[in-house]
Amino acid sequence: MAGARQGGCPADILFAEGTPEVGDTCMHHGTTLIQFLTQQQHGGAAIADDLIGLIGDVARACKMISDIVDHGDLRGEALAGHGDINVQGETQKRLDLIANDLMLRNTGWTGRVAGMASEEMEHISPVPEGAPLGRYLLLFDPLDGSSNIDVDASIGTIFSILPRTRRDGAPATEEFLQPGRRQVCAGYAVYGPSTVFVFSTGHGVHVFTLDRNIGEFVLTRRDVRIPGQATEFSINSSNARFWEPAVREYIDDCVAGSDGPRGKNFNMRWIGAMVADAHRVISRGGVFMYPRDRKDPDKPSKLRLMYEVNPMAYLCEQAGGLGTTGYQDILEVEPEHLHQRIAAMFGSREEIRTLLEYHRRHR
Ligand code: P6P
Repeated sequence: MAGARQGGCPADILFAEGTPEVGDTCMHHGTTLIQFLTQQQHGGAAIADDLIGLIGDVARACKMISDIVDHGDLRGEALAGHGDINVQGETQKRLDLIANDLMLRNTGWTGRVAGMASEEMEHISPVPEGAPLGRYLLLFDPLDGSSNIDVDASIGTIFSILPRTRRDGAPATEEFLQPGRRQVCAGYAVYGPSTVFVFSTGHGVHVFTLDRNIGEFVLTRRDVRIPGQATEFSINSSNARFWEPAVREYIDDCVAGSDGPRGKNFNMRWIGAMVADAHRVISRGGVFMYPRDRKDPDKPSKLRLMYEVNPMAYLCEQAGGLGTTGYQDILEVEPEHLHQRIAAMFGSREEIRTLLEYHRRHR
């Protein structure tokens, strides 16, 4: 990639070495998503054409969702308006359903997927009648953090792509129940002050920002690495009385700061949308935690394994971080059912290792 040029475009948005510039005016709109993936493929990364296409399909759906989110109530549709109760037992917002529909409509017909699963759908969704069966299974949380919609706080879409394990016929639910280690791609979009699209196909984690003027996701950070040390933790502290002792002691020690056992001060952040908290952790380090708790004996964990926690654990590992349940590497968990919930702690490698020490001491 060309270094910064006198008066030219910053190096990180040049298409490639030697791209002609018109005078000193930068005429580049940067490296688009499909261009980046194609360049990776040409550079030797094993990324199949149909996987590149599928990532583009998901990105297109995210652009459509971003456009709706960006207009909020201006569209006259109360996006936060309530719908039914979904399979999670949570009240669906209109935007949950709109986002789910956009993900299905942008991917099912392509011949790149064989089936889809979503937080908003109790059962797996087959591809539309007449559409060819593709080589991938697509799982997603179409709109994570929807309680943030009516207060204009960040929300996002999370997706996971698994390979088929059978070569013919429509997939059954069991075919989706693969451990996170088997993902061939995972990523998310955050609809925040800007819209970012972050993904990995096993060749590093890369961040794209939506340029609304050209309707494209443009490369803004490549090969993101999560700092090994952390000074931020992200947890809903109102659940403290329900936590397991290891988590309780770990957070107490972080809060004790430089006078306490950790010997350093920590900051706390909690956006209420895991996708946004995860983006902060991936962008600048820290740990995100939604541990098991005793708040609801029927629901010891909150976050969903297949389409929330597995994608984030995959991205964290690709960026040099770690993801754990407190007792097991998240990506090794053998799923038992589609909407399985799991304890989730992920982020800076050294801090996760410290957190695991607390769990070992309390085991
Ligand atoms: P709480 C959003 O509903 C979500 O699934 C995650 O995105 C978020 O981190 C968590 O729940 C927030 O949960 O208990 O703080 O409302």
